Amino acid sequence: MNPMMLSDAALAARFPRDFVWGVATSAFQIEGAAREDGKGESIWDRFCRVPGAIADGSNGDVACDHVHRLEADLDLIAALGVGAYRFSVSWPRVQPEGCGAWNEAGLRFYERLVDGLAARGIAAHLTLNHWDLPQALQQRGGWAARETVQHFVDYARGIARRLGARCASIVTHNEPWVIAVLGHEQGVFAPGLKSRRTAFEVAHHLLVSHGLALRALRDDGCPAALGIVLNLSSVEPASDTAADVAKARLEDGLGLRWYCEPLFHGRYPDDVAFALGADAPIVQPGDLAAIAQPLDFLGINNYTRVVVSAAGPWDAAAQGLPVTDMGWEICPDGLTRLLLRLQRDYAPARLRITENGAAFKDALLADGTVQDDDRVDFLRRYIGAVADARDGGAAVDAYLVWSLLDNFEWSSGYGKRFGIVHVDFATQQRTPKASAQWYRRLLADWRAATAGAGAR
Ligand code: IFM
Repeated sequence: MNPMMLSDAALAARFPRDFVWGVATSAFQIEGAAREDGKGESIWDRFCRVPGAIADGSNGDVACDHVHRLEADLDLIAALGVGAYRFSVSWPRVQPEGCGAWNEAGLRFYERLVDGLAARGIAAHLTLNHWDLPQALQQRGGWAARETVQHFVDYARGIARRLGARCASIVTHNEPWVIAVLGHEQGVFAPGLKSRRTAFEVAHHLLVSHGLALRALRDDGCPAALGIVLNLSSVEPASDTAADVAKARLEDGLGLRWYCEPLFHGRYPDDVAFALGADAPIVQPGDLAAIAQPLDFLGINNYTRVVVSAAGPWDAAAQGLPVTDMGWEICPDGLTRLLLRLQRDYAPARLRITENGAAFKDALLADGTVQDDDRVDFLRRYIGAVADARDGGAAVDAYLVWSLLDNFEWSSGYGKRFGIVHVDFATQQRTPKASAQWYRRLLADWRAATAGAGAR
């Protein structure tokens, strides 16, 4: 169905009463207060200091100054009318060395956060690892070291004991592929290493730590729904030549099946392991069973589709296709295809869109507004794509916009704006964009359409 044909009210009415709508952020990208109240250094604090690592030479020292503006930011979230907020805990803020002593001031910040959400009727969705590993653990080998697995499990257990009863969900890792490949193979994200062998060891340790953490939290009786978040795209060959098809199959294997097969089926895909050869990770007895813990939900971060050509990199803009400010193709149908394929191949209990959104060159106008019509169009079409996937049988029960605020977009710095709320980084003034108003109205329409209705 073409969502452009529908009014927003009709689009909203395609979602049931118990659907979860929200917005998402992560600690390093918004918090700031990088050296306050006992917080330890993270690998991203360190990486930002590497000359040339961040496009605009910036860092996360202040970011959106969220730590100092918590109450006002919670009010902003509440004003959107969403039922869910996804945030991450900064591991070095609560456990500066990554193991051993806890930092009470850091823990209290997250208590204020979840309690502030509850007071506003918003469910807390907590991510344990959104990339800001304590630098002290990196010094001991980071995710490439097997000992980090146990440190993560201890951290996860500590956070869940303190906050789990006040959270609707907890996910272990955000986008393990990004940590492994961008951080350890391509070296463009922290910690900036360049070894494929290390990257796949890291990916394996992330998955094992995920599984062991889920086991630990369930043993503890943690009441939150438990899952993991993967960055996934529909991967498609540029043509039906054998070379393009084979390359696309391998890309899909490296990006999707390498994570979904062990998580859902307790095995790594043979064809990818074969292609990796000596770069394949060391798998200890029991690892695969540990990884394959039942997931209450699979979180999916989706922004684009991936097209693969054996001839070399494929550039959507050069093909005349619409792209965002990141150069990522706008392809809502790709999300529908992805969701239907995940449902078919892995039969997850629930699928959640834990991130979807777009960077555009937004400008604060003289009248104090930001008219980000391109983002409104993007969100409308992607939400329509989620509805299409649901109609086709995909068990999607949540959609969270990335992001609440313009923020620190990793190696791109502050130049790429993903927020539905504009941030003036000189003054820290927040201005809800047209997309924020649109999202608020969509949710009002959805509430009106589903009032009195049971879950569908
Ligand atoms: O900003 C990131 C986020 O931290 C993880 N997912 C993708 C977003 C946009 O690049």
